[in-house]
Amino acid sequence: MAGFPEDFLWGSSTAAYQVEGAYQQDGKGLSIWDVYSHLPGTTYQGTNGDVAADHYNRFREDVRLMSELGLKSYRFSIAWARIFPGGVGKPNPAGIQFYSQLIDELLCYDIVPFVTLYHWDLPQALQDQGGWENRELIVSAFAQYAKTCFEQFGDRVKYWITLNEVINFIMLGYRDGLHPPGVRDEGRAIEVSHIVNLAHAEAVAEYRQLVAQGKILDGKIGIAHVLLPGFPISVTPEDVRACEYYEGMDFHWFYDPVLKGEYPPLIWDYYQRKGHTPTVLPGDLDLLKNTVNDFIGINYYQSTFLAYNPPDGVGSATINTSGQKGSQPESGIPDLFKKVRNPDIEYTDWDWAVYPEGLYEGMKRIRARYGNIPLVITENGLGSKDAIAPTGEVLDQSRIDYIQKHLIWCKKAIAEGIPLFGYFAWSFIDLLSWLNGYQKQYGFVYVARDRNLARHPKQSYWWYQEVIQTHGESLYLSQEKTAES
Ligand code: BGP
Repeated sequence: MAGFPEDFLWGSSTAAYQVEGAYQQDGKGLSIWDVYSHLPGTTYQGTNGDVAADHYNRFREDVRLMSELGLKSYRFSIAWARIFPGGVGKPNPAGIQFYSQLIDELLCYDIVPFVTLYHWDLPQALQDQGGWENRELIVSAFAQYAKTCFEQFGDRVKYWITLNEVINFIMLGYRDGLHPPGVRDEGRAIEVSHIVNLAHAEAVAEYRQLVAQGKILDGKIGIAHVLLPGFPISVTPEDVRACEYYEGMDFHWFYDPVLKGEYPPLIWDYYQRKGHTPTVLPGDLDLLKNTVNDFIGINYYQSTFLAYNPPDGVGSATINTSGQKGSQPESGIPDLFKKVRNPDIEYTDWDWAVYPEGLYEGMKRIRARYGNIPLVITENGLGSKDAIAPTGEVLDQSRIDYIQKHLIWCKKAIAEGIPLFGYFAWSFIDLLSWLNGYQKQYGFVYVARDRNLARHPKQSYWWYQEVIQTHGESLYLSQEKTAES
């Protein structure tokens, strides 16, 4: 089997709100998450990112740990409200300085900065004017913010992601009412999905222009989408049809406009029957069609298994935020599909189906539908309550097993010609889980919240170090060891 490409980006990710803390430091404006997480009953036990891992103040120590781990690349996001406290207007020099210093520090250790512009922390000042629902305001505000970041950092940054997981910030924020702004209205969610696509397109256009003018490095720009492939739980036509609807809604509705400049007819018709199609103005689809993405970032954690859901079947449900395995009720859309448990699959304590071949299968589906566009895994990892040994060592063998299996399927995809150029484990360091607080850990580095946020590499840190050093060869050795034992 062909190995990982020579220049493969072995990486790890974080996001500003989840890791930085310092939420009011050095002139930063409030984001929607700063405000929302302070409202009673919105997050797990009232946890928030006020302090998080205090990466803002400790980034030099964190970058040193990245370098010891051997990371080739680090994916982080910029907090819009650090650059523009009011969302638009005059940039905040301290915000620009922070990211500039972080980028310089990474480059000093030969770590490639991989930058996300928007990981859900909209400036509250923009939300107060309608946020993502105010097309006239938000499309140009995002393009302006993106342009400022390109101008300030584009002399050193070669990889850009406009938006992280469009489906989640829209559907959780506007349909399910679980993320800010806490709206429950499918029609509004679908309207926003189109506006967000336009914002992505305008930001890419700004980037292309600056590159053409020779003002910044000629790098790569794309978007990071969740990949949640669906699999029918049986081969009955009803379940297969249920899966088609699910994929249309949760996959094609978000990928098609960005990669084909159109919306999938099956789902367009469905939303039309409900009176929920978005307002598409003349020129919008041309703009989307003419936007070239250099790559697609994939955030993959799990797959979904589907069955037909009768008209009086289950609707939307609460999500497991306790880490009590089995507490996630079935959910779905009556008369279309429901998400069901596959008894042959292992589940995490948060009821996420561990299905590494789903990542491989999903990448093949992307290729089949959109052609051979370069791919990068921008997130993949295991959330768990890590055990601490009496020696103080953080034991996270289950994370090692999880990442190992997924990397092996990545290698298989590469061998079959999928242009996968990097893998970013979520997350580099323990950080805030949006609705699960600090109990759900993902990091290679443990943060002792009871001891002044001291950092400690976990088992998985040393394991990933070896994977990187051996360019993926150690994956198979450890697998053999596991198979033998
Ligand atoms: C993705 C987000 C990340 C991260 C991850 C884990 O959807 O892009 O920011 O949070 O999921 O999710 P959670 O923290 O809910 O377990």
